[in-house]
Amino acid sequence: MLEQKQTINHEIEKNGFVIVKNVLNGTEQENLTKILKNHFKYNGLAAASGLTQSNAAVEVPEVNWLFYHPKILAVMRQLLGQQKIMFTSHCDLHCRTLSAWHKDDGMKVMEGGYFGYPTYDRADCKVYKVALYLQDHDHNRGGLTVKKGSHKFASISQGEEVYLQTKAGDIIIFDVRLTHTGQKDVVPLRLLKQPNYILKKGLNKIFKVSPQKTDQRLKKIYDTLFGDRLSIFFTYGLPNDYTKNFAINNMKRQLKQNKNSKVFLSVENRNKFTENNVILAEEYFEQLMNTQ
Ligand SMILES: O=C(O)CCC(=O)C(=O)O
Ligand SMILES: [Fe+2]
Repeated sequence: MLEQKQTINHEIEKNGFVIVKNVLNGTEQENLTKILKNHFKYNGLAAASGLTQSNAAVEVPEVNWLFYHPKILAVMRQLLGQQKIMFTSHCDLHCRTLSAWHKDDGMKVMEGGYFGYPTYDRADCKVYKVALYLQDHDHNRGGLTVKKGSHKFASISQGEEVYLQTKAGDIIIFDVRLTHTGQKDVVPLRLLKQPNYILKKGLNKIFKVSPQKTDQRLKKIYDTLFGDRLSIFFTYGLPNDYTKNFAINNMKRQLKQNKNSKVFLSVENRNKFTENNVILAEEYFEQLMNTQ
């Protein structure tokens, strides 16, 4: 057991990610699926060919129980190497979105990124994100693909590409500096990549429609056949300046995206974190009060 624990710590430090299997049970997954489907019926921002909800820890209180799920907190404490961990108030929900290679350290969002400066050589910078997909992604390419060890490099072209086969209920935990992407292709089936391309070219020619329109149509057919692709991302870190800066600047991004200034967690949510001995980055959010 101890050996297993040490292995995942070594893995995340070396590769920048770990997969933890069977974290959520069927009831928990169904609950989250229902919440996200309901939420995206009337809410969410159109983004990346789907819908996104930023700042979900504040905006969608129904998902809050997930942040103090005992198994998630235990694995996070194990990976961060101490009991004292900090919740950053980052949480994004996604529905049917596509993605491209990027890092979540905000280098493309603001000068110096969320940390304020590049941290690729800093081993004490430990800000870890949970990725949770609410459907199986072991048979398609709709899950997360990462570049192994890329949390140590600024360039997004560096690192061996690895597709992470996950089942609903598994979680991936990754260093926010890791280069990664979600579903890149409208039809995320590797075997169909070549036929897909030929089919799309043919359709464009016959119907004289733009490649974009064909993509939209193909995506709609795929999503209808295989169901909405739903995912949840949220972030913890060591209680230090790296995590505080990440949290403050990432919250700026979330508020900008939502065009509002809802900065703080509900009292109920805050109390639950306190009961679970989780430190909150929002203690340092005073300066964000007048954002927007
Ligand atoms: O679409 C995905 O699966 C990845 C999303 C992602 O990387 C993000 O929210 O930062
Ligand atoms: Fe990301």
